Amino acid sequence: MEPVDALLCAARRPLLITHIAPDGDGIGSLLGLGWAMKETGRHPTLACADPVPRNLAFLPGADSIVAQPSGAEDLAVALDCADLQRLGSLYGSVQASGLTLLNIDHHVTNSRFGDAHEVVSSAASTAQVVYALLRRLEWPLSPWTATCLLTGLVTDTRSFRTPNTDISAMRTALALMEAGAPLAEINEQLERGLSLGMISLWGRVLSNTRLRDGVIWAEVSLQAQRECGVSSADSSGLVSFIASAREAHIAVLLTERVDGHVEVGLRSAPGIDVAAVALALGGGGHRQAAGCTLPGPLDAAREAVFTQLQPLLRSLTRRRATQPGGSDAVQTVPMPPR
Ligand SMILES: [Mn+2]
Repeated sequence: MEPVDALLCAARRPLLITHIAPDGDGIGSLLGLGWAMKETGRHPTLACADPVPRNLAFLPGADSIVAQPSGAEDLAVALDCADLQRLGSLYGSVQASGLTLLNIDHHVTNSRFGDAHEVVSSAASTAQVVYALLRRLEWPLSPWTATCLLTGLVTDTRSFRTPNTDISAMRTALALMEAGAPLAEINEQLERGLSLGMISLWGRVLSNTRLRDGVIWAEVSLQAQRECGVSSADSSGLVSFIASAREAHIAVLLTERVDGHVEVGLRSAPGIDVAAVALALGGGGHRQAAGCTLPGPLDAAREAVFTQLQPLLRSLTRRRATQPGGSDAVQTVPMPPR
């Protein structure tokens, strides 16, 4: 038996944790594994240092997620966390508890922290890694577990649109639907996350979007957030949206936080690796979707990001100069012989 499997099987009261500023994959993986553990007679504590976003409140069990452990746990499991900092304030709790820590993730920048890990960087979502674990352990896959896991997969593939949406991701999606996960309803719920204030904020931010050297970028100031009545801006949808500009190879969204720090979201076209850029700036993520947190103000953060992007931009310019047609896009559409 794999060390990871042995740890999960032996646990009676595990502490399951997902990352700060949680997304659908973090919460979906947390709840999915949580349900399977309950259904095998375990008593997990489901924890996240930040509140569950409103558009994920529909997930079964979302209201059971707490911000602090009970203290009676016998194993800690981090889900969808590339490094220990992503545990936020729960990092301290885990350290103080001395619990064995298990790391279940799919980020290419995962630091392999913890005492055992199940890190599958080829997986499109942590939910997919959890699904494979449940199959391997022969644990139950109830309709509510499947719903939580499919939400994770849908979130991280932007509804099966990202380049890592491979055959394995689709097979997992199919199996989760067969187990009772309602795909259309999940999409509907996820898309209903925007408030009127957020839509106004998007409007303001989008009207100030800029393009330079193939990099499209926008900035979400605290002032704009206040004026639109938005308290915490989940901007993952916004950065993906500006990344859809035909002229852009890389998209950058800078969001000012109340504590003076700046949240940086990075997206890139296929073949361009922004995970390395995020890692160099103290963050992490995936090749085409990554992020980091930098000291403010916005000007300083923007400067730091552009400085870090320079070598990548130079190599893009070179590539364009040497490629007839000048396209950076990887040709993947099969063509019949002419
Ligand atoms: Mn993920």
